[in-house]
Amino acid sequence: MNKKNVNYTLYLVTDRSFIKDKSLDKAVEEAILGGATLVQIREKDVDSLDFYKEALKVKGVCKKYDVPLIINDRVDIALAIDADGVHVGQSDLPCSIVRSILGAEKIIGVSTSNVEEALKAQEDGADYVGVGAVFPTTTKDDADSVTIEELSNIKKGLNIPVVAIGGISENNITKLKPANIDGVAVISAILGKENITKAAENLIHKLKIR
Ligand code: TZP
Ligand code: MG
Repeated sequence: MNKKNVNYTLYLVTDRSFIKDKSLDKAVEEAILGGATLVQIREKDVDSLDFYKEALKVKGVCKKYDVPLIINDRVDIALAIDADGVHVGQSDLPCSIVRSILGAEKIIGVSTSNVEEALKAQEDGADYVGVGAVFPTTTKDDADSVTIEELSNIKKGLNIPVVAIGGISENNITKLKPANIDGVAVISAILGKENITKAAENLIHKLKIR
């Protein structure tokens, strides 16, 4: 993985509560086949051994398709499986500390919800910022909300990639186009669908048409 070439277009973030009888690695594979370009394992309420085992399996799938794999929050898990990077929130380990642990080659993403946080993340050496929630979501109950105008301002003010997150679906994804962002991060609009591949394809299709 060369982090300069990472494609942020359709960033799949995982949440096992959305997939019923399917394994996480199978769900991730289906999303990649539909066009997901980047994957983040974000699992809350799982113990370390479970997280590690799941991450290893998902890494196998991502490697097969040459799709980078990011781990949410858990620097230890990222190191343990030699993931491509870590995504941290505003209450997680500081970006600069994660950088000193992971080194220059790994991808670090930071969740932000305004221009100040985004600029700080960039200064601290983040490779991209996640910005959200751009639409109402029930997937993360404590998500801040961010207007499309603020999203645009973040994009204009930064020179690292900007990825929108939160409540993005095939019904509203085109509303993000004016913000000229680098990608969209999605949980439920992919993993909550019966046909995961088709759901990812539909989102990609909506991003392409004007
Ligand atoms: N951060 C801000 S909103 C959100 C996260 C992790 C949840 C995104 O999930 P969904 O289902 O795509 O709204
Ligand atoms: Mg976090």
